[in-house]
Amino acid sequence: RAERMRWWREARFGMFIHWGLYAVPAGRWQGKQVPGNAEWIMNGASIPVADYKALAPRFDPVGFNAHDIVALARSAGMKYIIVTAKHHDGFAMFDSAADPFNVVAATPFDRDPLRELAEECRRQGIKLGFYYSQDQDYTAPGGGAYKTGDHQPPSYHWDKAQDGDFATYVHKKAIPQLRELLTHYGEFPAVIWFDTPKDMTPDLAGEIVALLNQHPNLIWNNRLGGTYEGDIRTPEQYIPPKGFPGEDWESCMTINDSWGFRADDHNFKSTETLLRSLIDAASKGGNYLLNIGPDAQGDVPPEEMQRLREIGTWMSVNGEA
Ligand code: FUL
Repeated sequence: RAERMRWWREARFGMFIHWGLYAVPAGRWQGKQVPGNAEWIMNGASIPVADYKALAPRFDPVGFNAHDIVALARSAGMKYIIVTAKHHDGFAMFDSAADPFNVVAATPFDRDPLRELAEECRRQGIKLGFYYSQDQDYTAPGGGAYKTGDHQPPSYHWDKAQDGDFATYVHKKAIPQLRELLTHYGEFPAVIWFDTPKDMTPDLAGEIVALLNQHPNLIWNNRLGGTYEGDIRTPEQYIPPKGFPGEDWESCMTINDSWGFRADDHNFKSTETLLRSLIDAASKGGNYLLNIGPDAQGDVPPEEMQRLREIGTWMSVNGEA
């Protein structure tokens, strides 16, 4: 394990990328601001499955440039990138034969951003990992959902199209897509970043672990569920005051408030605040995973770009090469 974790422990600083279909509504639905994280909008506004899927033909992020994003991360001193392969909305940001609701099959964009990022990370010498929402999936029958608003237990679904059995969802979508992610991108992913387990059982999680175990160098986080602890603890939006001595941990944080792009979220932290968090995490033995949320054109918001550039300037004076 120490061998497998070596690069990650030395890395200290990574880039999180929350990017998906939710960048199209950007926090607004039917003329109203929907409070909360932009990537949760389908849940927050109880958007019917068919209406949400109708966003895909409008997603054509031609501004996306993997080379520039990887170069931005590198120049900020980041040693790895974790990108959302599929968030809770169920939309795959990669070419997937397992489910047609994906960026290649369902949009005019017709490119696989994960493939482009993998190629650039290899070329520019940093690691790439994939975030995958293995439990919550608002568009696949049987997918998990957490409660917001008046959704009823136990499923918290809001549309008949979501009806179905969770185990079937895991077998038909989550596991096949994880297999694609684990085998189609060359030396990557270095990390799988799971999230929000709710319905996950030890048995279903065990099936996923059997798949992960076929990739002995793979690192995965503590959010798979079903009693598995994974390799890394993942405090969210804070730095644990004393770290977690003896454990591997990574604080993930946003630059403004939302993970996914929200057009009305201008609450950007200062570069100084971001640097202090990085130093705070590093001094306590943890990693700092700092998020960017590209917009529906695939462009990184200028305020985020500016801060990462300023961190890069600080790094060139104070960091190691
Ligand atoms: C959370 C998710 O629900 C958020 O949308 C985001 O991905 C964050 C990193 O993890 O629990």
